[in-house]
Amino acid sequence: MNPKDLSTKEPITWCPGCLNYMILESVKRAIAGSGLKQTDFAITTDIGCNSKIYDYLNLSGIYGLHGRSVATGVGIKLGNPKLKVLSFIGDGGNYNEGIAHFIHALRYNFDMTIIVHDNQSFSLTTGQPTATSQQGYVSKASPQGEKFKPLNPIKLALASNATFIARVNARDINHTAKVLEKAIKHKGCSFVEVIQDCLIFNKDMNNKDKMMYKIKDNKNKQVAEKLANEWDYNSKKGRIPIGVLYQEQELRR
Ligand SMILES: Cc1ncc(C[n+]2csc(CCOP(=O)(O)OP(=O)(O)O)c2C)c(N)n1
Repeated sequence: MNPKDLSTKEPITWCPGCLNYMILESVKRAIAGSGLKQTDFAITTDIGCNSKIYDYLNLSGIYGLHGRSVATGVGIKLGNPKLKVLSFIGDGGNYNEGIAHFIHALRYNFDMTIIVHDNQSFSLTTGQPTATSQQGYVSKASPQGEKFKPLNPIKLALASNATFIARVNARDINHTAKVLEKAIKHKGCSFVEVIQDCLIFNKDMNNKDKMMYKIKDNKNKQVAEKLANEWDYNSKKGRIPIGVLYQEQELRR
């Protein structure tokens, strides 16, 4: 399969320069590199800027409800276990509205891939703070600045006994494609947290590239816990490890 086979004729309505274009390209390369056929895949999407990817990928699937992309993916997997399910979702959908589905998909280790476009903002609805937004984030919904500390999704995934946890930089298309390919090939639930700028909202958290560094694939849980603690999502301090932060070797389920 060529990545171009995955394109559609739908006009793309993301903002010019949106990092979602790069995520789309990485996803196409990963799917093409997986060795599987187009008909082996099913995709699910949420509601949000991220989920418009449904229209731009020539794959079957369900464009679902906000916070429910993972739950819809689990349903597809249960209905037809032969399918390779990819569930796309934003940080708002996954870590606010749909957080229970995320935790249990990881805990039950359904054989599917969860791809979170984390721009630390509810962007489609004009930038309200999500569970991963930093304290002090000023928006129309938080005019005095967000009060609460952000959730660390990597720590949450570790606590949920996830068997594959990765973090990538949306701007690094090649690296993201390689990590996504590993996630697709993982037997069990793979979670890929994509760090993504939003060019319109929560601009204070953009351009974290200099904080990021690539790691070798890690299979040690204690090391993963240390890696997870290196950045708290709350400021532009610390280092942000990217790559496969944890993969369990033992096959479960
Ligand atoms: C249950 C429910 N809650 C809220 C909304 C309104 N809503 C639609 S899109 C959206 C923002 C999506 O943000 P996110 O999931 O982070 O994705 P992004 O747009 O940033 O890619 C919200 C709040 C909804 N449609 N359904």
